[in-house]
Amino acid sequence: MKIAIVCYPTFGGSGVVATELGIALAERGHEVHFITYKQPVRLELLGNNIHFHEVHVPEYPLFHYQPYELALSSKLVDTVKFYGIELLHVHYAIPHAYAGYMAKKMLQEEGIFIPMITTLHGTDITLVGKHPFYKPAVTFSINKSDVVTSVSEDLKQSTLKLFDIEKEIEVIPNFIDRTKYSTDYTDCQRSLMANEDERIVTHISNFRKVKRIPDVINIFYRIQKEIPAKLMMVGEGPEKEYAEQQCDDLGIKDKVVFLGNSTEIDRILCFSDLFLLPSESESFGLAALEAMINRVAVVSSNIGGIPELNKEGISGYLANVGDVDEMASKALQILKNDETLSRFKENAFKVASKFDILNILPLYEEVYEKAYKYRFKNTY
Ligand code: GMT
Repeated sequence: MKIAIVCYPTFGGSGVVATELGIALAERGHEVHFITYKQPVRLELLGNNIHFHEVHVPEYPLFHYQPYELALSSKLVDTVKFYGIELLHVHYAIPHAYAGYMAKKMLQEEGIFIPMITTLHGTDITLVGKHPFYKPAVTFSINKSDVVTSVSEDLKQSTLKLFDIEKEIEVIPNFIDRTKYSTDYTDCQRSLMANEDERIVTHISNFRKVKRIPDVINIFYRIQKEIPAKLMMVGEGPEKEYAEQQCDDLGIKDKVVFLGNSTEIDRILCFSDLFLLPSESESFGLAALEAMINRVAVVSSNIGGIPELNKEGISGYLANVGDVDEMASKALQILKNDETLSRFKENAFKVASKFDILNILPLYEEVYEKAYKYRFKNTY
């Protein structure tokens, strides 16, 4: 099938999922066209059946805001016509589903019917999408999609609660490609980061408020008081500077390494023992899944879709948002003893393996087939 994927090209989870999905689809023989404003960060190889089309928005002084949706829908129309694209898969409702619908309508005028799948990722619903400024447009674009998927059951329920949705929402959880994480990879270079006797605790995110970065530091502060430990902080975002200051204030600056954005997440996770995800909102928690497939135990909040991934007492522990004492005590329970830590690490890997791409990709292919049947349905 010829599939156009629209996504954000940045380090955020939705872009990562869209990119990995596109790569896997191309490996299965589909022709995949990424359409976005920059080459997605995880899209290293463009091949015969992976293409990238950049959306340009020329600056014009009259516009206070440059019209990205307009440029995107025009690019979609052109690409669909030029390459004979059969299906649109848009990741993140804002503004992708809206631009996708406009492209659909324009193409329809020319007798081309193209089905659109919209995948909801989280913040497009729970944070940004529900804002009254966007809500009517988001509701409209979801209802006008041919198939709607969400990355967790919790996100589906939130969407149904927050919006007036007429469409069925199918849950297709995020996934991981196990083959990319070799089980006998031993060159972790752990010694570069920590002493032999130190545990390595890791956090990866976009350092936005929703990730509760001060909680990460406070949990680690409690951990390092009890056992030798280092904290790896991976990512960039608005809360980073404050976090650096907090580490300084707490006197733990020398135990915390800020690594910035990284394309070598698996190398960092390879030497990590515990992953912290104390978010106040999280539709799925892809970073935790990446940690788990690398045999890293997880201590997280129990919000959103996280409990669908992190299993209490098996792959890690969960606590109420903001309960840093409980999270630190659970982390210590895992980290204090070698045998306990090994058990949690192994279980984390087992739980994560259920989200292997081999199990999830067919679910997307099924919805593609379903959506494709709508292509001649002139109902919108
Ligand atoms: O977590 C973020 O702030 C980034 C955001 C995104 O849109 O890229 O992540 C969302 O989508 C990911 C992929 O489906 C999910 O794993 C994250 O849980 C979700 N983030 C939130 O719901 C806050």
